[in-house]
Amino acid sequence: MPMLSDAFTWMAQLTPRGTGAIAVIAVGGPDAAAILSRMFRGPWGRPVAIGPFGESPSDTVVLVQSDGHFEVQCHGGPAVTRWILDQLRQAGVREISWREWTLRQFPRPVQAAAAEALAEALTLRTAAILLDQFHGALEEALVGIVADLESGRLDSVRAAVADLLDRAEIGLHLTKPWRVVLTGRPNVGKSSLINALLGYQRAITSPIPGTTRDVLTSLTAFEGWPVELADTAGIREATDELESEGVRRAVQTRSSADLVVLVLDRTCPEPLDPRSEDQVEGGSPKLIVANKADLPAVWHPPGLPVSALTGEGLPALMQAIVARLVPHPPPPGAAVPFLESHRLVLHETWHGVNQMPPDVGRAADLLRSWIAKTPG
Ligand SMILES: Nc1nc2c(ncn2[C@@H]2O[C@H](COP(=O)(O)OP(=O)(O)OP(=O)(O)O)[C@@H](O)[C@H]2O)c(=O)[nH]1
Ligand SMILES: [Mg+2]
Repeated sequence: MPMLSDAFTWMAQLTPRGTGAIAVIAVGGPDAAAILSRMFRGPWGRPVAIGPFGESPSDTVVLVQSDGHFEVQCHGGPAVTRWILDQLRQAGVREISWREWTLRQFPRPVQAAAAEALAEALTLRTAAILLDQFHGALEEALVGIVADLESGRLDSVRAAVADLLDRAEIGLHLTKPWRVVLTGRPNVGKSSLINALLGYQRAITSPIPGTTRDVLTSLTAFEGWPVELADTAGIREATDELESEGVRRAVQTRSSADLVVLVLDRTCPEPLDPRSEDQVEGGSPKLIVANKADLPAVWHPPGLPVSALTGEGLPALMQAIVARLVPHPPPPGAAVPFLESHRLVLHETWHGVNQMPPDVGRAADLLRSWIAKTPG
């Protein structure tokens, strides 16, 4: 594996802090072999060896030797891990964070950033997309754009940058869920719908209007896309101070949503409060659902018919949510910018090739230096 040249002997705990079945500590640098051969009392020189460590008669660890570094794999309890780290520290090994380790391990910055983001991937689907970037999809696309800039093929630069910018929104949500907020008047079934979508009783429901006060959030995934669902207080002229705080929070939450699901009740006609409608219209994109489809309708509200009680219409609702959040899922292997800094540099490139006259040299320099530098 490629490694940056090591100026000092280092160690990094690769597994999370806290209790786990096994902990892994990577050790590398100029004196790593000498120090470990003193401390590890097992068959030295094998790719994988088992033996005691340090002065302890019984603390058996696994030592894995690879090209550039070693891995000490030990019991995952914090005390054992701390003890081994202390032993190595006393021998002069300097501790670095796993982030720094990632940067050393993968000298190509886009790859290192993808490795770091992979640790925060929320679903298998988003991890697969990040893995494509780790294997070079984004970097190849950027190198291709630089080549097109250098040979003056500005139309293909524009097409490639536009494609990447289209996917940048998805890229940011590979490690951060989309926020979907349920809103509507009291008692329409928002909390029941959240529970039905989640598959468990997250929120209290009741026939009494004004049940939900606080904003309740829960993480889930639709078709492999991570989604944070938020249940909010029903919107109406509040009857008390507590409720009016709930309504205020509801309005605030939906104004920052990636998608607002406006829930209507088929058994209770609502001349929609034009004020709350406007607020939804003016803010985030909106999807309308008509709940309580299991009961006879007394009016015909717009929107997808669903029943939180029977589950009718829920698969269609999930599909509709996904279609709004991810209208064009990236094909396997596609380049996807996954950091805010990726988006910014692509915007600058876009601006550079579209300004009059185009500033091709600057756009190419910007991309080139950015491919080489560590993105933040
Ligand atoms: N028949 C039927 N009843 C439902 C359905 N969804 C919700 N209800 C009932 O409607 C009432 C209100 O449901 P909630 O989920 O608490 O409604 P809410 O919109 O969260 O209400 P607030 O928190 O007060 O704003 C409860 O008695 C639910 O059992 C449905 O699809 N069909
Ligand atoms: Mg509720």
